[in-house]
Amino acid sequence: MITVWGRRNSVNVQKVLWTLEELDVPYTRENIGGSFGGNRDPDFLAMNPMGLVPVIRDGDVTMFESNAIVRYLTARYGAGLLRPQDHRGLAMAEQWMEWQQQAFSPAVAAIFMNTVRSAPENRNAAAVATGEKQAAEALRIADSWLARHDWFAGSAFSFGDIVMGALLWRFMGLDCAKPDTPHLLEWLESIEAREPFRRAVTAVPRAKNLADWNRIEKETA
Ligand SMILES: N[C@@H](CCC(=O)N[C@@H](CS)C(=O)NCC(=O)O)C(=O)O
Repeated sequence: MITVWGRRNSVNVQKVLWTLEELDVPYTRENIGGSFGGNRDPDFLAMNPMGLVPVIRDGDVTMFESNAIVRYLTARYGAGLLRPQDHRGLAMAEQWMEWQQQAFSPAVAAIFMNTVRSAPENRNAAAVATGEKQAAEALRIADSWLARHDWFAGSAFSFGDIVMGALLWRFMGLDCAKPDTPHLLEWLESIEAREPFRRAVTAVPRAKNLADWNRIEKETA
């Protein structure tokens, strides 16, 4: 049985849980990180010296880094389901996964950490404005791709949609400027209709502020 270490309100943990739900692979989960702590304990640091979640153990494999975990799980359990078997589909899923981490994720993090995750007096408005600009540029690029393709890998749902879906859903709940991206929103609607996505992602409501965040973290533990 696979073990996942990580709190449910972490978007990086959610990518992993959603992948496992899509693949119907059994797992257990331990609350680590945030108000649960434990991520600086020696046992945890032995699994991930970064002290971050998620971490998984699958038999003789213990690993960290959410996108690498998603790749591993789909390589091991998801051929033909989440992992494209044609070389072009796989190339596109990989490309968009990398892009999610490099181009979109830092923008969302800047906005999120300076809105939901900080008290009003500690917020950095300039960081939010830069994040909004970067997110808009990134999402227009994704929208243009989805104007021509049903999914990030092209013609079928894949791990590329998983890493983007979890983060875009979080971004759409933030109190910030959003670009006009009709194709991306249509794609997100089809993501939201997926039962595994609901179990792993939308089951944890989006928080508007720090108090909300702390309450939801406990309620959805
Ligand atoms: N690049 C890493 C980032 C992991 C990361 O930043 N995890 C955050 C939660 S999203 C964390 O562990 N924060 C500390 C905590 O939860 O206490 C990944 O994708 O797994």
